[in-house]
Amino acid sequence: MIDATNSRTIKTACNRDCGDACSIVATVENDRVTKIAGDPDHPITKGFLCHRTSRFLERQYSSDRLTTPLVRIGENFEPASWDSVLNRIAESMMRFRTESGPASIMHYRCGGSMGMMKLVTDYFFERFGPVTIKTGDVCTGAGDAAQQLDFGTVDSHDIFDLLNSRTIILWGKNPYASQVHLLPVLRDAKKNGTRLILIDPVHHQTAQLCDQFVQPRPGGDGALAMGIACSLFETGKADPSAATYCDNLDEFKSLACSKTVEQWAAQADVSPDEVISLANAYSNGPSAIIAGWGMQRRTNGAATVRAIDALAAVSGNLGIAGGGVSYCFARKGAFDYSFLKGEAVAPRTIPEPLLGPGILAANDPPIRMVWVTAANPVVMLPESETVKRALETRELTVVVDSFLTDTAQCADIVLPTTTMLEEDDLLGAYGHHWLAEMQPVVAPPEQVKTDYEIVQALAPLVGLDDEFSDDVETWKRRMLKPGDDRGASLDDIRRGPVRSPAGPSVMFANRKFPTETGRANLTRTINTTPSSITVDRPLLLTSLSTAAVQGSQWLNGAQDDHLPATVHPDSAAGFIADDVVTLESEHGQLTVRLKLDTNQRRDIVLVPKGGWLNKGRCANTLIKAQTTDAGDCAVYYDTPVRILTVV
Ligand SMILES: Nc1nc2c(c(=O)[nH]1)N[C@H]1C(S)=C(S)[C@@H](COP(=O)(O)OP(=O)(O)OC[C@H]3O[C@@H](n4cnc5c(=O)[nH]c(N)nc54)[C@H](O)[C@@H]3O)O[C@H]1N2
Ligand SMILES: Nc1nc2c(c(=O)[nH]1)N[C@H]1C(S)=C(S)[C@@H](COP(=O)(O)OP(=O)(O)OC[C@H]3O[C@@H](n4cnc5c(=O)[nH]c(N)nc54)[C@H](O)[C@@H]3O)O[C@H]1N2
Ligand SMILES: [Mo]
Repeated sequence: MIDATNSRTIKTACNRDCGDACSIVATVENDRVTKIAGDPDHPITKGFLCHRTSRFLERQYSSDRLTTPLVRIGENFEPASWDSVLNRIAESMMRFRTESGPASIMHYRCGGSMGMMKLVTDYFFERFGPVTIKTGDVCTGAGDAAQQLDFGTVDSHDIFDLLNSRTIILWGKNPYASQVHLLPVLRDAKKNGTRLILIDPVHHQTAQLCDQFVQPRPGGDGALAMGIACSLFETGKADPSAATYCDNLDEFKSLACSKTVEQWAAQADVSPDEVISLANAYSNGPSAIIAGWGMQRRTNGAATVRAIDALAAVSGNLGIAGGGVSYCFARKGAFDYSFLKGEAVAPRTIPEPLLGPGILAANDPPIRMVWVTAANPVVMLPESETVKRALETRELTVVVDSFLTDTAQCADIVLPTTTMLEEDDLLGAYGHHWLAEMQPVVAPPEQVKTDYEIVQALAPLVGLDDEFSDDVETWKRRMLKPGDDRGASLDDIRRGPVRSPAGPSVMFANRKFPTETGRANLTRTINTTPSSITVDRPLLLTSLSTAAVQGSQWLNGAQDDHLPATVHPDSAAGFIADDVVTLESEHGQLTVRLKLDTNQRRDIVLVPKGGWLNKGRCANTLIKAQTTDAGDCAVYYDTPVRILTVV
């Protein structure tokens, strides 16, 4: 649409790491984006954008954006031409491959963009190598592994199926920060009379939306789920037909009944009455659990999700409208990306949370080169200092980003890339089932390339002449092929919002599970490890998403003060609000500004995730690199710390 003032609107979509994958209407005047808004015609976006993305233009037009390739000369970076950097990269890649084998090169990508075209970048390195890649997932790995074991797949009920629930349990989730487009659905459900319950060790805004707020100890959810199951069995409210679709039912029942409700409640640090009221609400008609991601970023994260899955199974809430344990939506379910083989062909993998120590320890061959794209691992992965050292000590580290992040600062070569308003891509969502197309709303600065354009330019220099000559449109059509006769082709998506035909309305509707036996696989063990806090370090560091920022992508000026750290006043005896103090773990120290909140538990300290290392705000300097019990997720929230006076 173009009007007399030369203003036009273009639709695209948000590729940021978030469940919502919003449809965006951008206003462009004289080749400049002047406004972005949520698409009013999209059933999920509903005409509004979140706090952080509604301010995206500040990032788009930030003077800090990278506009030319940079090469390290000693301590500094100098601008360089694409030709010179690509030739140097190509020469190194060929040499490392010949001398040490392709495993000596590592490609690492994380959540900078959810776009499907990023898989084609992965594919480039697979075709060149295959090279060393990560395994697992710091974001959702433990829960994914748990649901894969329990149900044989990971996907969710349609988001609007929540309107069929009598009770919705938000089990560790803060949609006000992490997924605001879930809120209208929750509000509609509430208007229908659905009971909303939040189970979260942290008090946050979502507690106000809910009818009930239960605040267990961090990591106490497994015990809590067992307590609820125990109550259901004791009161005869468990599903009498569960044996027809569950394996290990007897073992699970014995486990749940091996302690009393009071004992499970004590382990979870809630009252027995709370367990009983949760059991009553959960068995009162169809009940949905929305499982958040926080609880599985713990030592026993997979065991926790498995306990919740089993509870849902024995309660009779699986396979029915209004039920389910919705954890992640299979965002790639509509696409054919079988060209990428990933771990199946990789010569070596490093568990993502162990990236820093893993690169340093890799031997036979050592890792000589790392290519980082759509990721800021120095800030976002545990043991920031180790990640930094690992990247700084390679023979060649290449980082592709739009900003000079802590990670980019470790590079030998930094390649400037497009923002989401300049991207051409496809999206699925991990918080609902709709698909979207991204298209460039404006052209990028002259020297800025998409990840795909970068590998396209590199391909002929490393002998992959033909493989990456296809344009983005061809890749889009290829990946959407399965939708061609199911109303989900590229042309369909261009006409308006399309729901993935692969997305179920109700999961396991016939109570058939894609497991080996076709039945739900109930857990037979529960790991109720006590909290890792000690007398010396009595607070668990809890570094969470905040509404104002996506990951580590802060706006200018947002990191000028010390990192805020919120505790219950009783946990900060001798200090007052706004004191500047030190948080100390076994692994490091961080200077923070104290905030006091009587609604918080006395055993946690809350900080925003994503603070930059070079601003002294990075929580991951305090956190040891370790993996969860399954799925190679990162143990982000099990680090005990104490508050010290700054010396
Ligand atoms: N504004 C904003 N939105 C984001 C992001 C962002 O950085 N900023 N990040 C995106 C990303 S990467 C992701 S993965 C998603 C999800 O990002 P997450 O931050 O994982 O989102 P939630 O699942 O809403 O929140 C996690 C919740 O788990 C709770 N929790 C922590 N430990 C436990 C526990 O032991 N038990 C229980 N019951 N709860 C616990 C926390 O208190 C928190 O409320 O959000 C995305 N959305
Ligand atoms: N302490 C602590 N740490 C955490 C978490 C936590 O809760 N606590 N959460 C974890 C979670 S859930 C996740 S998912 C990870 C996220 O970790 P990351 O994905 O590494 O985090 P982001 O800050 O989103 O960094 C992405 C980078 O990609 C860049 N980028 C954006 N778009 C593109 C693109 O198209 N191409 C390229 N090349 N770059 C692009 C951005 O500028 C940004 O610098 O962090 C984890 N880290
Ligand atoms: Mo994430």
